[in-house]
Amino acid sequence: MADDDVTLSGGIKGKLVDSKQKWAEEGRLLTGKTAAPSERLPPGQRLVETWPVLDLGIKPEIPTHAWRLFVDGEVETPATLSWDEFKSLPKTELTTDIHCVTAWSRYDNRWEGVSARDLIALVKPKASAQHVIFHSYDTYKTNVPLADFAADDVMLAWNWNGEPISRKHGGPLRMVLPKLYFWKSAKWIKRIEFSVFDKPGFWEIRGYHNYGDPWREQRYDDEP
Ligand SMILES: Nc1nc2c(c(=O)[nH]1)N[C@H]1C(S)=C(S)[C@@H](COP(=O)(O)O)O[C@H]1N2
Ligand SMILES: [Mo]
Repeated sequence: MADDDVTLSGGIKGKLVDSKQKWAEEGRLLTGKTAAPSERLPPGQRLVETWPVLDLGIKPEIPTHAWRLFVDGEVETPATLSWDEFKSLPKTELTTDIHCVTAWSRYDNRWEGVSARDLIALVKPKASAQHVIFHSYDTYKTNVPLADFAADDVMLAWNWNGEPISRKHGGPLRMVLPKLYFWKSAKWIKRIEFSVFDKPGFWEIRGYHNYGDPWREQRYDDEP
């Protein structure tokens, strides 16, 4: 394995992080409304046709020969998968919407990859596992309850609308978790850790909601 071949260019955009943290403190964009999940557009969101890019400023370049996915923690059979091994898992295709906490939503994104359920079947989480922590090549982290990771619309995707997911959108592999705000969908995924304990990630420790349900407008932490 050649971890040396992974390059991290750029650095954390401190100003962007500061301003997003300020949004959380001020409760920016909050409408105070909730909506039934049957309503396609969550409260306070507007539809876009383009696909905006959001990241911390570090865009990893991960050639597939150097790429590894580590799946570990509270599981019966931890796995380290090479790109070829990952691509030989059962394939899933799914079309989902995206809802970003910065208030844009994008409908009908067609993903191709491996379903979270197939990955779960591979590593067999122990009964004690309650949380899933995602670790990315750019040092980003985020967390979700295992029950949400195990939903039938969650994927680890390498294709978007028929094309390989571009580097800026998290290629070669990213998470797609359609029912929560898009910050929960880790780009450049490197490690999936099953855990007894919850471990709030990059935005969750900076004022963003620990769960992030768009239909309940859980943009920010309730505690001031
Ligand atoms: N590794 C990593 N994943 C990440 C991020 C990031 O900075 N690094 N940003 C998150 C945020 S805040 C959003 S809104 C989406 C943006 O994905 P996109 O750039 O493909 O639209 O990725 C999420 N996943
Ligand atoms: Mo975001």
